[in-house]
Amino acid sequence: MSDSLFLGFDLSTQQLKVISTYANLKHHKTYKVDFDEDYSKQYGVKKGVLSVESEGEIFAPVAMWIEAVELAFQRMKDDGFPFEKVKAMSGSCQQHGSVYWSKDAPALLSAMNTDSPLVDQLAPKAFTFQIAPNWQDHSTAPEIEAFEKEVGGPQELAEITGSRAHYRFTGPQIRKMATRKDPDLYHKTYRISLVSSFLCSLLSGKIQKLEEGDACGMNLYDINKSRFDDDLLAVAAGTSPKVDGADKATRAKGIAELKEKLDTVEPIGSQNVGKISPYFAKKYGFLADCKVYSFTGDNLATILALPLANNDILVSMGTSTTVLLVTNQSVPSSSYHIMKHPTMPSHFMGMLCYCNGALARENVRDAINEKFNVHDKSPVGVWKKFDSILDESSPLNGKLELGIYFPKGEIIPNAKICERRFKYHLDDKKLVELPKGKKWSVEEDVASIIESQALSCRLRTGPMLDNTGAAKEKALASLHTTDYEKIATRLSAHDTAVLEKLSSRYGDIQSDGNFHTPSADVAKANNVFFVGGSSKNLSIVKKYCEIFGALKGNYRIDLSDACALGGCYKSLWSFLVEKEGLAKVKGYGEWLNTNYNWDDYVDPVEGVSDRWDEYVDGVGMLSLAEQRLEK
Ligand code: XUL
Repeated sequence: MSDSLFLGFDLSTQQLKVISTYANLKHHKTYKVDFDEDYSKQYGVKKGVLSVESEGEIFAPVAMWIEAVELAFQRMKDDGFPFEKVKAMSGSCQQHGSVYWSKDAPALLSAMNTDSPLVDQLAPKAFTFQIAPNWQDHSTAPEIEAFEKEVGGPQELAEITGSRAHYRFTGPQIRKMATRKDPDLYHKTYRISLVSSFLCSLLSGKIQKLEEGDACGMNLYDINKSRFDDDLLAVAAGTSPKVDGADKATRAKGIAELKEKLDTVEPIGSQNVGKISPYFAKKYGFLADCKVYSFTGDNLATILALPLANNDILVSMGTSTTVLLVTNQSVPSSSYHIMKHPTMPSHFMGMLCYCNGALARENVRDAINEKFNVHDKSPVGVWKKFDSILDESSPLNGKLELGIYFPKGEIIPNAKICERRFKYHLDDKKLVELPKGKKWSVEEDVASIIESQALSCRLRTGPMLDNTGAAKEKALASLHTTDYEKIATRLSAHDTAVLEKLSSRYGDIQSDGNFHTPSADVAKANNVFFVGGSSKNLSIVKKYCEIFGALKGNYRIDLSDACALGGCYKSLWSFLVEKEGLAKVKGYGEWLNTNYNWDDYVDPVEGVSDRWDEYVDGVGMLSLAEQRLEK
């Protein structure tokens, strides 16, 4: 096995990346095709996509992706890549996008021959629609309304599918194709793939089923019953009695037709879905028995690239903030996403996608630099003053102050652009807002911007974490949340005191319209990992650590290749499990934890003070303040 290689693909919006690793998980090679660099002339793409701005449509040409796969392999061949050493492959793709295969596709895929380029053999004949909607598309406003109407609202849809309706989710996109875009082409469609199953199909030369984790990004899949939901299929097909006024027979026909097109899903596991297609074996030199394992969505693949176990959190601090966490309990909310974990059966990935992140932090930083005449624009220098103020700040500025800074409209919580500042008055137990337009000193904004961003993550991850039983209490959710005597008997004296303080000062804690069960607000993650641009700033990261109070550790991590690496690791683990059995190899989490090259990627955050308790008021204040924001 020592020179065996495992391939991971990452088909994202702007590029296709292929990474190879050895069986010890060490990196071997990376190859890239950049869609703008390589195809902007031919396909007219900008940042990898085409758009019709007036309609809010954003999509990618499927033919370009096929060409990109060939180009990546050609670059590998030119580099002398040892294709014959590749034992297995898997990969990661942008989520939610859909590819529409024609009835000719199976024959065309199995007959691919090396005499002519792949793209000429498949496009346009193998597809009905020649484009795949992209996750940035926002053309489906009527469709998302239809999905939520069908089941009674956003929270109800989240309870079934793990998410409320979103423009980009595949179900609404399919409904648009079937009812508005081109019903005829929809009916002619033989199969619908997600981008992940499309790429997997292309490489294995046969149409593959949808991978179960990625299928949770469709607003169609019942995450608890592990099957497509008939009522939602009827909406996607445009044949819902409630939404479309269809009769029973039409509903049944619409559901049956879409079920055919989607097929059943490929369940979470380590089973291979086939071998590399003879086309690629012959043209590039893969061995015929090189195994293909199901591909998944990019966010799901990201958690595969890290030794993230149950109750671990990953915070991605970029232009926007994304939080991913692993949990063994599904606690759905209309403000975030729950998807099935792609390799750990009975585990889930929670995903919070905030709009605001770096820009809000930079606005405060710029105001500070202006006030103190700082002109150093270097990456470190530009943050120096901000960091020194943050390092010396007291929690909530030592006077129960908290601001909310949304220079962009926010999804979590659902709120318009705003800047609001609040102070909690202990004497009369009231949260009082500074009059509109009135500010406290910009130095006070420094701690407040970082604290309110981190507290928002703490407030919303609590209900999904399980080490205090928070998620299990969902079963007890019918009890009123202040009914502490019944629920809180299991909690430590310390946690009970915390909850009593929260309750007496702030009432019932809630986020996004959902009341928390008591343990949610005393839950802590085991490990927290930080990635993305702002994770380079140690002062900001440390403040997040103080607020999260992780039980085991805090780490900064280099994740630039995570999606593709997730594919490499998944293919390696699956290959080993098929060869040696699960009992020997162990489940994905345990296997990765044992074999992960911590030193290559991970930098522990040292010297974090434990200030979790000092931020209990922050949780209460944020819960109250958010209820006052304009939607
Ligand atoms: C997640 C989402 C994006 C894409 C990016 O819901 O839409 O993260 O997966 O490729």
